[in-house]
Amino acid sequence: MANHLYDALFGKHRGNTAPFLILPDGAQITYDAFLRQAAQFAHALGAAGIACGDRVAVQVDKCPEMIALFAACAQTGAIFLPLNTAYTAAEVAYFVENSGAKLFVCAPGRAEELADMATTCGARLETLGAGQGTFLALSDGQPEVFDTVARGPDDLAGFLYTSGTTGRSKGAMLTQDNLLSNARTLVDHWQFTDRDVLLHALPIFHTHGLFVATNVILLAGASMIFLPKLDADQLIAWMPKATSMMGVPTFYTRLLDDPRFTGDLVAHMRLFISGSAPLLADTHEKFEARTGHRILERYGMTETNMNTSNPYDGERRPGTVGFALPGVDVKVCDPETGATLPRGDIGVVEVRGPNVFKGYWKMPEKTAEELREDGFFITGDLGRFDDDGYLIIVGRNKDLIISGGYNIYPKEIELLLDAAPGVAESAVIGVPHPDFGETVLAVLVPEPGQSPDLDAIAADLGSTLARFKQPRKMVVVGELPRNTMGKVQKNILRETYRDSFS
Ligand code: MCA
Ligand code: AMP
Repeated sequence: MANHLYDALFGKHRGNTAPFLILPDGAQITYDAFLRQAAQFAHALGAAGIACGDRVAVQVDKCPEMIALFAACAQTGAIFLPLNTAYTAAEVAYFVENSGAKLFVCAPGRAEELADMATTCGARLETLGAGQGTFLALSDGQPEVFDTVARGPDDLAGFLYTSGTTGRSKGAMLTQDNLLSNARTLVDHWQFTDRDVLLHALPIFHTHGLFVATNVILLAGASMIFLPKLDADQLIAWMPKATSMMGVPTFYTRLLDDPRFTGDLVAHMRLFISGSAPLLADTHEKFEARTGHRILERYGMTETNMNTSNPYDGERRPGTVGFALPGVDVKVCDPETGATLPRGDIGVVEVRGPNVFKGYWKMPEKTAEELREDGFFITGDLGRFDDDGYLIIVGRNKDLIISGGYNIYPKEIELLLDAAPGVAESAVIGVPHPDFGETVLAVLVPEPGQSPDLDAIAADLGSTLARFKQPRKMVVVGELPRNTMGKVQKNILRETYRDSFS
């Protein structure tokens, strides 16, 4: 039966003996072998009681099996919900409960810690890892073909949770066509073919590593060198076998920090792409000076997939995110009125196209606040077009920190800090960081006569919050700067503490 996403990304590769994944030990997984396992996983989903439309939450270390589970969800019509492996049990509980996931698949090493949470949320627990796990055992001996469930372009394929300014995460509902239309555009725009070999060291629980990198490779029938994480030694060792790489800016600064990363090493490379956070013009220029390659920067969001990209053939302009992708409308608007601003003026970036999501799961008011009736999504990013029409992201109209490509919403941390013993109030800000671009700094105001125990507070945060969200520094002040309306002036705090990590 026809399945819009599965047929295009996966189904067409049946019998294809070309390598899909190249593993760190040099072993290869062909497209055909991958699809046979994915079909067994589709049967295992059925055996676990999962039907079309059910949510499958997955917090699994990066491994080929996780992509096979994504394929199995597409083939059965289940909704794939990947989760950051750094999330603590408290964080995961919210996603499983909010999404109503019927199945929660976690890493074998964390089953004991997460079992009670799954039971409380009414989700069945299975485990999965490279070559191991109860879900793998469930798939063992299942048929290697599966009758694909019919699904159309508007049917949901994935939920990705994004944090919110109120501190509550929102489940972005992505359809089959949101994913497929964007992958098609990117393959074409970035000229991926079946001769490409992508160096893949990103996590696969976010848009960048999964829906951009992996879907582009699947659609093109290309191969990926599938590395567990960013490790400069591994990247440098595998670079000669690759044609292209995608990364967040930290990938590029870490490579530049390594003297083994030379122009000779990458002379054969076709393309380097950066996104998820601003790439400093300085990094772009240093990269070109070292290698002769101009990094291609693009701009996207969880809710929209990719919106803009620098050109493949034309000038890749440092400090800009290029032009709207084909089929995507991008405008810069007045934040108050929504009116389109003249070229050059700074305003909120709004986007519309087949890439834009369907709304937030069970949050109609939030959806209405951010998704206009005419289909434009209000990104919350501030931008302007330069004289040649390149989009420049100049800042954010939302209180958001991006650390090493991970989004962190200060409100979530402030709510915890405000409740800490001896703390009257707090403000969490992002400050420049040489490795992560930005990092988290917390400013605390004590209750009168109290002096909060910062080590105890840090330890408490450590058990609730993923490591990447935890403040790298906490400072205690007498009061927070406020404007006449009583609003905390975070810009003043950012200025005061801007050199904390330089
Ligand atoms: C790990 N740590 C971090 C981060 N990552 N702290 C702050 N920010 C981070 N991003 C912490 C760990 O808990 C640990 O803490 C220490 O830093 C080192 O951990 P390690 O595992 O060695 O991590 P790393 O190798 O340093 O990781 C840095 C990284 C990684 C390579 C930048 O975070 C990464 O791969 N980021 C990519 C994120 C991504 O894919 N974003 C796309 C979102 P301790 O030192 O205490 O032990 S999708 C998106 O944004 C949109 C759609 C788009 O446009 O793409
Ligand atoms: P996420 O919610 O994880 O999808 O993150 C999306 C946000 O990342 C966007 O709203 C931007 O603020 C930021 N972002 C992504 N790509 C870029 C880029 N190339 N330059 C600046 N910011 C970016």
